[in-house]
Amino acid sequence: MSSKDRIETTLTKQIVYGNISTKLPIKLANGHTHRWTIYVKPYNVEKLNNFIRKVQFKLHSDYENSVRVVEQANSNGSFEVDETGWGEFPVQIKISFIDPSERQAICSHYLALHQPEFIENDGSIVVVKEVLDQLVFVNPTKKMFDVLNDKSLVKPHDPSKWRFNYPEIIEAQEKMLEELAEQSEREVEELREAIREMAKRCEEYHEKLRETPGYVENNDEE
Ligand code: SLL
Repeated sequence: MSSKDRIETTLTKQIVYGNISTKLPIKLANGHTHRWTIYVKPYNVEKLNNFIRKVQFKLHSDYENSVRVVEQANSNGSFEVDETGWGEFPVQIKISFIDPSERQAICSHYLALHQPEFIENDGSIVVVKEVLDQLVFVNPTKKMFDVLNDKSLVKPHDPSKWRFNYPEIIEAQEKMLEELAEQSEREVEELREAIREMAKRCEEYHEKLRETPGYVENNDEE
């Protein structure tokens, strides 16, 4: 594909990926203790299949057919793999787009079976570990641009359907970053002030030295 077929812009899509896990009532004969689901889902209300062709989850090699390819999002809108197991391991998630000339996106998720725990309304415990991330399309192909840019395909994020209040989390993170930036600025200013003070003191000592009888000014570079 020539560069002419690409649109010079950067577009993003917010996605959430991660896993949930629950403890099995009894240990299975194969030693499995947990049921888990790993998923990629949209953050806003939209159909990921509009621009995603397939999602590949690379599980631990213990698993039969450890490379699982999911081509269709389920009725909840997620691409997911359900399994049982006994251990935690990193899962590579590779996302392919409807235009094969668009570079695949790769993320990594460390499957969690034990933490962090959440208590459901019925009192049962579920482990949920997920992140909000964004897919970044730099100079997307025309085909990708058209679908990524089509606002009619997207409805805004609906917090009522989510376990985590992402807008609140984002706001808290932004506030924290702002505070960190302010703190760094204060620290830099304090350091500048300390340097100015040291330079002044050096100059004062130097003055005194010059007044010392027998003092010879050393103008060597070092
Ligand atoms: C650990 N390093 O020691 C990890 C390995 C492997 C998890 C975790 C069983 C899969 C199967 C399973 O859960 N393997 O029986 O097919 O914790």
